[in-house]
Amino acid sequence: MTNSYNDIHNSKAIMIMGGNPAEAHPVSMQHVLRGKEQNKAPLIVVDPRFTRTAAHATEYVRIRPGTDIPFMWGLLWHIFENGWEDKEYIRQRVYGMDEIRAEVKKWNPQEVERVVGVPGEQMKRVAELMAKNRPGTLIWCMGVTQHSMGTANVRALSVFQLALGNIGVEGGGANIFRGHCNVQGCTDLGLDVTTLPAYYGLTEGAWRHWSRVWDVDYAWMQSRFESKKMMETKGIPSTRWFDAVLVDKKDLEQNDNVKAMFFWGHGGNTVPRMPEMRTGMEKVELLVVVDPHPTTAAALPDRKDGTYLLPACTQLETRGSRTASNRSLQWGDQIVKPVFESKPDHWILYKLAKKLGFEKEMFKNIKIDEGDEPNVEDILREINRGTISIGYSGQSPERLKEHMKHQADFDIVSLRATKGPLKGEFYGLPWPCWGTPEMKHPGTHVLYNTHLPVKDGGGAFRARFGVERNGVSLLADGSYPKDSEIKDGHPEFTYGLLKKMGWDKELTDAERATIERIGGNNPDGVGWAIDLSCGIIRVTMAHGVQAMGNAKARAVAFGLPDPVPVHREPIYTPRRDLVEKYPAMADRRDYRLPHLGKSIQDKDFSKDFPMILTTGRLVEYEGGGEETRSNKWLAELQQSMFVEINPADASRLGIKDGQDVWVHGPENKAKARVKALVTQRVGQGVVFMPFHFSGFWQGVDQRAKYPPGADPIVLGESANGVTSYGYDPVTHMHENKATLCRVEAA
Ligand SMILES: Nc1nc2c(c(=O)[nH]1)N[C@H]1C(S)=C(S)[C@@H](COP(=O)(O)OP(=O)(O)OC[C@H]3O[C@@H](n4cnc5c(=O)[nH]c(N)nc54)[C@H](O)[C@@H]3O)O[C@H]1N2
Ligand SMILES: Nc1nc2c(c(=O)[nH]1)N[C@H]1C(S)=C(S)[C@@H](COP(=O)(O)OP(=O)(O)OC[C@H]3O[C@@H](n4cnc5c(=O)[nH]c(N)nc54)[C@H](O)[C@@H]3O)O[C@H]1N2
Ligand SMILES: [Mo]
Repeated sequence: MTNSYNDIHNSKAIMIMGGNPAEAHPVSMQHVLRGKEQNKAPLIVVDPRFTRTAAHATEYVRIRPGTDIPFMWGLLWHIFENGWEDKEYIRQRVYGMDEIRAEVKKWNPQEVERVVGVPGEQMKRVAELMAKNRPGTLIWCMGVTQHSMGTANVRALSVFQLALGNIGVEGGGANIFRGHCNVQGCTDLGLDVTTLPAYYGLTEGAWRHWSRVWDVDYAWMQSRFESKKMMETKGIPSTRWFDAVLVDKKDLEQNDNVKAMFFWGHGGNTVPRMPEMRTGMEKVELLVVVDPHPTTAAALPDRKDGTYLLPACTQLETRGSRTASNRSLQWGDQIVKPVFESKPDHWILYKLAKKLGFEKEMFKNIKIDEGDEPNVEDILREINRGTISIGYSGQSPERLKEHMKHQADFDIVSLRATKGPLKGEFYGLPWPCWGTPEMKHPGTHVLYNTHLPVKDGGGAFRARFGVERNGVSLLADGSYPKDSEIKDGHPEFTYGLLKKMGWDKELTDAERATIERIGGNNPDGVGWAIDLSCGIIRVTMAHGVQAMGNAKARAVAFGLPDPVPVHREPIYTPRRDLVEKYPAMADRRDYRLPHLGKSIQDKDFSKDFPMILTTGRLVEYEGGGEETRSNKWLAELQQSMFVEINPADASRLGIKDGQDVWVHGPENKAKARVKALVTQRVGQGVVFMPFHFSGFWQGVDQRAKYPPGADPIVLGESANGVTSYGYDPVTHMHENKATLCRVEAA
C-alpha cells in the first residue's frame, strides 16, 4: 500500500477493483465514504458481483472474472487516444511506457467488450472520470491477486496509476487493503518463502547480512542446511505444501517428499484442492497444529497418531508490535492473560528451538523473561537492526510506545503529529522509517513522494534494477525529492559512491569501522542496505538524497514472466473461443514443484462444468472461520453455507431460493452440498461461495471428529473443497477467483 486508508480523504476519484471493503474492511470503508462525500469523488467499483461496496458506487462495472488486464488496458486505450496521460511524469519517472502503449493498442472498445463484457461507452466514461479527477486512488484486493495471472494483474493496475501520475502524491496511490492484523508485518519479516526478512532474498549476501544481524557464524548457518544450493532455493508455499507430500520424488527439487507439517495459525480449509490436501494430511508422518482452535485439521483427515495440537493464545493475550496495511506499526498491550494453558507463539517457538538444540543461537541477543518467554522488546530491536532495506529499522519499542501514549496529537488525515513531543512524526512511523531510532526519521506516509525532503518522509522510486537497460537509462530524469543536492536520478549508494561524492568524511569513526568490518577486503562494495551502522543512510539523508537511489518505476518488469502484462484466459475458462488467442502460460517448474497451466487449459471442461465459480468473504466471518464460527453472536448471523446464483440460471436449473444444491468441481470428483441463494448480485453464468466454512465434507457432518467441546457452533461445506488448480507463476498465489463448476439441485 503506497498511501494509507486515511489519505483516501484526499482522493478526487476512487476506483475499487476486486475488493469488497463494505464486508471485508468495514472500518476502512468509512474512509472511502469520506473521500467520496467530501470531495464529491466518483466511486467506481469493478467487480463481477454487485457487492455491498458496489451499492455505494457512483459507477458499478461488472466484469467477467479473470479479465482485469484487458479491463485496465481498455481504460488506458481511451486515456492514450485522448492524450489524458501525465506526459511529463512518464518522461521523468517511468520506464517502458511505450511498450505498454503497443499492447494497449490491441484493446480497442470492441475487443474489450468481447473479452471483458463491458460496453465501450462505460469504458470511456470511467477512463474520463479517472483522468479528469486527479489525484485518484486505485484500491484493489483479492479479486485482482488471487488468479493464475495475479502478479501481472497487479502490475497492470500499477501501470495505470503511473500513466496518470497518481503515484507519489497525496490522494493518489496503489492502495491494497491487507487482510489480517499484522499480515503486512508477517510478509515483511519472512513469511514469504522466497526471501529472508525485509526482502533481502536468499543469496549468499543475504544470508551473510542476516548472520551478522543475528550474530551467528555464516558457516554455522550453512551447516544447518543439506547444501548451500538448498539454502538459496525458494521454499514451498502453503498453497502447495501437499503437492510436496504427494508428487513423485523425481519431480521434486529437493531430496525427499515432505514428511511433517506444521499448521501454525493456518485454517486448513483456506487453500484450494482440499481433496488432495486431505490425502496429504493423511500421508504426513507428523502433523502439528499451533492454534487456539483445532481447525480443519481436526475435522478433515482420518488420522490418529503423530498428531499434536499446541494451544497458542491470540494477539489479545500477548504484547508486541504489529504492522498495519499502510506500513505503520502499533504497540499492542496484553488485554487478558492467556486462557487455559495456551501460550504465545514466541514462547512456543523458543521451546521448540530448545528441543531442536539451537535456542542459544536463535535467541542470542534476546532476553528470556520469567516464565521462559522471549522478551518482545528485544525481538523488535533485533528486527530493527536487520531490516535496513525497507526502513523497518527506526521503529524501536520506545518510539512506538510514545506514539501510543500521544495518539491524540496526530492529525487524522495527514497522520502527522501537529503538537506535543512527537510533532512532525507520522503515526506509527510507517516504513520506510530510515536509519536507527536515534536518527528520528518521522516515517513515510506516502511512498515515492518527491514533494517532501527524504528526512521528512519524502522519497523517489528505488534504483533496484540497475542503471540502464539496452542503452536506455533506468534512472529518474530531472525528478528528485525536495531539497536533494543531486538534482537528477542516481544509483543506490555504496561506501564507494559515498567516497566519490566526497561525503565519506561525514561518517563517524564508529560508522566507518562497521562498514570496513562488513566489507572485509572490499569495503567500497558495502551497500547502504547491509551497512549495520546506517551511516550511509544518515549521511546521504543529510544531503537530501535517498540511499536506495532515484530511478524510474518499471512499467515493463524485465525478468518476470510477461514483462508487459498480457491477458491470458483463466486455466479453467468457459470461453473456449478465446483460448487460442489468449492462452495460459506453458507448464513450467518453480518452488521445487511442477507447475501446470496450458496442459489444463487445453482440455475443455466447460461442457460438464459450465458455470464460473468465484469465492470470497462475508462480513460476519474471518478466514477459515474457526474463531468466528465459534462465536455465538456471529454464528447466529450466518448459519449455513450457501452459493449465490442468478435467478435466470436458477430457474433454468430448477433451483429455488434456500434449497439444497450440489456444487461440483472439475477435479477429483470434488463436490459440496450447500444452500442456494438466488440473487441478482451475481451475473448469469457466475456463482459465488464464501470460503469461511468447514466441518462438512461432501454432504457429511464431521462434528464428531473435533475434540469434545472444541467444535465451532456453525459447520458447513468448504468452498475450497470444490476450487481447483491454478497458481500465479511468480508467487504461486492460488487461483480461487475464477474456476468452473456445475450446480445441480440436491
Ligand atoms: N469479514 C471479513 N473481513 C476480512 C476477511 C474475512 O475473512 N472476513 N479477510 C481479510 C483478508 S485475509 C483479506 S485478504 C481481505 C480480502 O478482502 P477482499 O479482497 O475485498 O475480499 P473478497 O471477498 O475475497 O474479494 C473481493 C471481491 O473480488 C471480486 N472478484 C472475484 N473475481 C474477480 C475478478 O476476476 N476481478 C475483479 N476485479 N474482482 C473479482 C469478488 O466478487 C469480491 O467481491 O479481507 C480481510 N477482511
Ligand atoms: N476460496 C478461497 N480461499 C481463500 C481465500 C479466498 O478468497 N477464497 N482467501 C485467501 C486469503 S487472502 C487468506 S489470507 C487465507 C487465510 O487463510 P488462513 O490464514 O489459513 O485462515 P485463518 O482462518 O485466518 O487462519 C488463521 C488461524 O490462526 C488462528 N489464530 C488466531 N490467532 C492466532 C495466534 O495468535 N497464534 C496462532 N498460532 N494462531 C492464531 C485461528 O484460530 C485460525 O485457525 O485464505 C485464503 N483462502
Ligand atoms: Mo488475505
